[in-house]
Amino acid sequence: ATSTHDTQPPREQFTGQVGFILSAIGSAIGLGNIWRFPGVAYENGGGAFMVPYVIALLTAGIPILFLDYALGHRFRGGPPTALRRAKSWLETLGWFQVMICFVIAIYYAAIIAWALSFFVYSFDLRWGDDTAGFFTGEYLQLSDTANGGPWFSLDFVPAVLIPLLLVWVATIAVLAGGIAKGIEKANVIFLPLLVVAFAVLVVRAVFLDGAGDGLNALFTPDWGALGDPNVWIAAYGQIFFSLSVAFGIMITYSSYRKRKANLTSPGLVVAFSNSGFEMLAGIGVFAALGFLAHEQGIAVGELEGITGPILSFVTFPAVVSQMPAGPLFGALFFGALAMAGFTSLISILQVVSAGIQEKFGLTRRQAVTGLGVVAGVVSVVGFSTTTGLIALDTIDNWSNNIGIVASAVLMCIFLIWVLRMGPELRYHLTGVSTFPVGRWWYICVGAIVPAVLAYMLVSRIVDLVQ
Ligand code: ILE
Repeated sequence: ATSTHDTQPPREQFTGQVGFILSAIGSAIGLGNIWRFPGVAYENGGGAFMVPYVIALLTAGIPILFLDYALGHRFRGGPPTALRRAKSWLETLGWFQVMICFVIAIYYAAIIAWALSFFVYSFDLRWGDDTAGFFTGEYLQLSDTANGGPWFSLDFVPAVLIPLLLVWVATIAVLAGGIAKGIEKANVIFLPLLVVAFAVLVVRAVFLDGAGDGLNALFTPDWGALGDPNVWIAAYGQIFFSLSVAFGIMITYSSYRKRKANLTSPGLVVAFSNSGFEMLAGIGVFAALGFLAHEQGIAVGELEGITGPILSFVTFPAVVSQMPAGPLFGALFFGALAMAGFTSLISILQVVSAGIQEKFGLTRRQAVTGLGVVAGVVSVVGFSTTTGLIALDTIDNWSNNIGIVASAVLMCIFLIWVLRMGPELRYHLTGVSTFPVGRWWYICVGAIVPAVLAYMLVSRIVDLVQ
């Protein structure tokens, strides 16, 4: 029996291949590309990082992307439904993926909200000269609380709360619109805007004084790094997060494709576009850092805050303040960050929404509204107090380095080894696609991924527990 559909209303669909590809790229390109990748590459061998990065893309990123596509398209459901249809007890793994998405969504929304605020602040360079003090002190009110100040400040409310509510309302509105009229439309509008804004940004950045020093800092290879297992771990982690694979997003999106839909070629388009954008982001960010170092008369390596939230919200504002036409540059950067994050948040939340909708037989609007309100309240409460901000790193670490990797390992072990579904899934992929999936796919999802990732997972946990 190859037919697995239940007697339910027809499943929603993307209008076609282009809409799907744009949405999948919109999901992949997110905060992970702009604020995560450049710092990760810099810290893990610079130019030499490209070697494990490309290997991780080819041996794990693309093969698991295909696995996600096969599951979603063959079993036509979000992760709990699709995995349950593969084997009833696998539903739990589907809910685990839903949970990861929920956790990511909570803090992801907050970061997009910060980007919106800083988009507005760009116009009058509101952050002044002390960008670090502005971000943690004036904007987030962190120092106050640390010094025994109130845990909830009313000054904090309009600055962070309003953009945060805006993000949630916009996300709920898009999801309530459905797959074709909501998600696909949003991506068709925002993805091209994002690409244009970012291209302008990168071109401008590479012509800044000192840009070359920044690029040298990013790309000068430290070949010794290749002997360090942590560098390889970082590469696999970056690929999964960035490509939106192994935690349900691509299972969900591919479940909305038409029955006869090419899967493999779009997968390659998505994977290479995502990595291409990531490279551009690395170039743009480091060119700008080179400029900042040049202005301060120091080496790029001596700059503080080259990664994570600090890079985007402390170091970047400093760049913006010092450069000619800074406000425009700042608005482009924070606008791009918000747009990239928004099209990803939509996909993260659709996983949760689809899970609830399918489990409880709700309508799309019921599921989306209920979820949006709950997630919005959690995120507002969490990020209107400093507790949320302090917890951010820990949550991020557990969801991204432990949760996603565990999910990838378990999917491969259960589906390929325990249930021996490799041939069936490969047959499905090949049957609908323009180019067939060869034996290499088994080698990756059956051997390389479980082996490398199981190792990665154990070493992460050991690291964290120590
Ligand atoms: N892939 C996106 C990113 O790189 C999201 C990850 C969906 C959670 O930011």
